[in-house]
Amino acid sequence: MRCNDSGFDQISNGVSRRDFLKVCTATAVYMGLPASFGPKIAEAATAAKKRPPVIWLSGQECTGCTESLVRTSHPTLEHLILDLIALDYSETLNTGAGHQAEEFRAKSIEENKGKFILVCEGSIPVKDGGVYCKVAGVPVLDILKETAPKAAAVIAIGSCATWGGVPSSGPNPTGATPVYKILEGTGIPVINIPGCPPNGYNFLSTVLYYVTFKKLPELDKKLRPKFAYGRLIHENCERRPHFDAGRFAEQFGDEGHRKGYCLYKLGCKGPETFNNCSTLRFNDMGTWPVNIGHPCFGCSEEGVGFTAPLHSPARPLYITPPTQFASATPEKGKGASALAAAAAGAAIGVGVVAVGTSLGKKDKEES
Ligand code: FSX
Ligand code: SF4
Ligand code: F3S
Repeated sequence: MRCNDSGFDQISNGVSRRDFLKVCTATAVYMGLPASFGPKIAEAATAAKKRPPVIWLSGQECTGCTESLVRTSHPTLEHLILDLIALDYSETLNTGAGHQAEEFRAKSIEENKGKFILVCEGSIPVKDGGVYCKVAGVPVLDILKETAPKAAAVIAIGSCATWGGVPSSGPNPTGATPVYKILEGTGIPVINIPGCPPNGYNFLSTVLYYVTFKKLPELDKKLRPKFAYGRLIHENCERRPHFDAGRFAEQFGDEGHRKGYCLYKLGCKGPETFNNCSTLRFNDMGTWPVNIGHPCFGCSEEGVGFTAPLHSPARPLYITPPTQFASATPEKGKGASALAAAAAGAAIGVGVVAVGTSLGKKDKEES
């Protein structure tokens, strides 16, 4: 689809107006907005005379964030990304190269001062003046410091950019640092979309929200959009009934594993990872690590992914009632039994390391 500046009715690349509306409506619902906001998002995304310019910087990363965004087979996501925004600079996707690309970046930044979105993929090495990651001979640390103050907002995409990710793993020889820390105290708005890589829809929805409402969505204390990172993976996992019933795979390929039992004992970090993988899932097949038989290793969670050993047991942050319970706020007199049932899975063969003292308390702290 090419919305270009000519409007929303135009259909190309196989995306109809109806399909686009569907995507926007789904996005609205997914962000916790009424479905009636779908047309508003679609209109805002296409009515603007100029698509919001985006400068996409790359630091220490594997390019997985970009790859996952553009290679998704979900119809049109890559077209939406490329058509809703004006991607003026991206080392991976630039058609130009060398000094031409660098000149274009400088030109776009000057022309769109205060209006462009700066997307940062990858961590920023700060050791030895940032010499461990340079673009066009300039440390990406300096490029970020120079570019961010001119942006309307900064979106850090991926675990590397949001909390350090792979490059920051011990002993962190390059001083890999997350973007928000570099910009701390500057007042520049930063939003974090962690994951290695993150789900493209979490990025898309954030951009659409910004384009529609001209502000960032509600964030938690780690600067993550609450609509995507507000709940633990464990809370909505399809294997959760097995956890609650104390049915676990003990080894890869054993009977429990083949039967789809809970992967906690294989090191699943769903009980300490805030993300929406278990509900949003990835690609057209709706796969995500746990439903293809691998434990979540907490790729999006600081202090878990690339830090905790892959197959060590998770440290459940708090016990939540299983999803089949009607409400997280039990009716009078039923609270104790709800908690007891929720704890059953933990008690049968699982040692709970840290448990919130009451439902909702930890929720409050995390947000
Ligand atoms: Fe790779 Fe992105 Fe991981 Fe990092 O994703 S998928 S290493 S989060 O910065 O490119
Ligand atoms: Fe799902 Fe992992 Fe929780 Fe088991 S421990 S219910 S596999 S998130
Ligand atoms: Fe990452 Fe776990 Fe989701 S490994 S992709 S946070 S299921």
